[in-house]
Amino acid sequence: MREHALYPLAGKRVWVAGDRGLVGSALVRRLASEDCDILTSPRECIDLRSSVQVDRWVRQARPQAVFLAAAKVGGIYANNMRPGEFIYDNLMIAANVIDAARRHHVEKLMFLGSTCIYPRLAPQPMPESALLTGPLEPTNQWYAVAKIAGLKLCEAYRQQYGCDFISVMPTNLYGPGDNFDLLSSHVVPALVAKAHHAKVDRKETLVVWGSGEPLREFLFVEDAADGLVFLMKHYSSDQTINLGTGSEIRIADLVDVVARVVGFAGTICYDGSKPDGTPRKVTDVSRINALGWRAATPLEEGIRRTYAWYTEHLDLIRERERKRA
Ligand code: GFB
Repeated sequence: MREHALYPLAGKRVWVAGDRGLVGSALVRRLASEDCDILTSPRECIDLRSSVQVDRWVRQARPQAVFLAAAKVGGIYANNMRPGEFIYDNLMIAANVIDAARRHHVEKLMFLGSTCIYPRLAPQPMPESALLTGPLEPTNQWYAVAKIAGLKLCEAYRQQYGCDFISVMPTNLYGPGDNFDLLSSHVVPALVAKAHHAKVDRKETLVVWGSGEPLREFLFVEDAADGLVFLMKHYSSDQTINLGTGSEIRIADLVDVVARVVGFAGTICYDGSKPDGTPRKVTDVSRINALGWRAATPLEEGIRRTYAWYTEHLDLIRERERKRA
């Protein structure tokens, strides 16, 4: 790891926008060891879709650095079923936070994109240069368009106003604090919850969506937070940068790992009425590796830690699901 940061965080006022989400909460945990002042904006007090509220908050809180980890996120089903929310909320959050950061002279801002914004049939592993070279995956095009707009806003503000705003492309994330609701979650938490309930309820079968054939890359969220802090300190460019492991796994093989960790020994069946999404999605991590960062947590260990968190927080998870219903 590098010693000398381009942008040291020590002594800075650092705003984690989206601090209750999967990535934001991991960022808050990771930043605790950076000797900075962590700022969070409670969801009850500030709606990031409101430019007035965001502007007022940034003016009063005066962050020097911003991690823009707030977003309307969800798995393949939620993306497909709620296109309006996924495009509108994400466009507004990106525009409001990035523009308030410019107006109130934030020194450095990091916007989080997502690897699902690369073209559906991008070359694999996907280099950063694949962005905007082909049609998007239809199931998440709404989210992708909003995220691409956020990325381009950072690039435009860098060019026109000289803002040190960067964007990062994290791959599929999972870990403690994830959303385990079956209709809106991503595949890892969904499989953890399904396998757990199948085991506890002594069910014979576990239903997996799609064909089981798609390939995905998964990054443990504590590693992701570490990578984001690393990039905040060491990266400054108008070009986005991938954050991933560079390894991929078939969904059917992921199911085996989750079943082993959870202790579900029944039958797996596939529900072909649910979409597969993009066939393959693995990042080219050569640029971040060359800077001196790589992911540390093997998939099975990450899933073990995620399952441990899940079983310890079942009451909280039920409460969240009750509120969502
Ligand atoms: O994680 P996931 O919802 O997102 O699905 P994407 C990954 C794969 O797992 C798909 C399959 O092929 C799903 O069909 N899968 C199998 C399941 N069983 C399940 C299940 O029970 N739940 C879920 N959710 N999937 C998302 C994008 O795409 O990636 C978002 O829609 C976001 O925009 C995210 O960017 C990172 O990888 O397909």
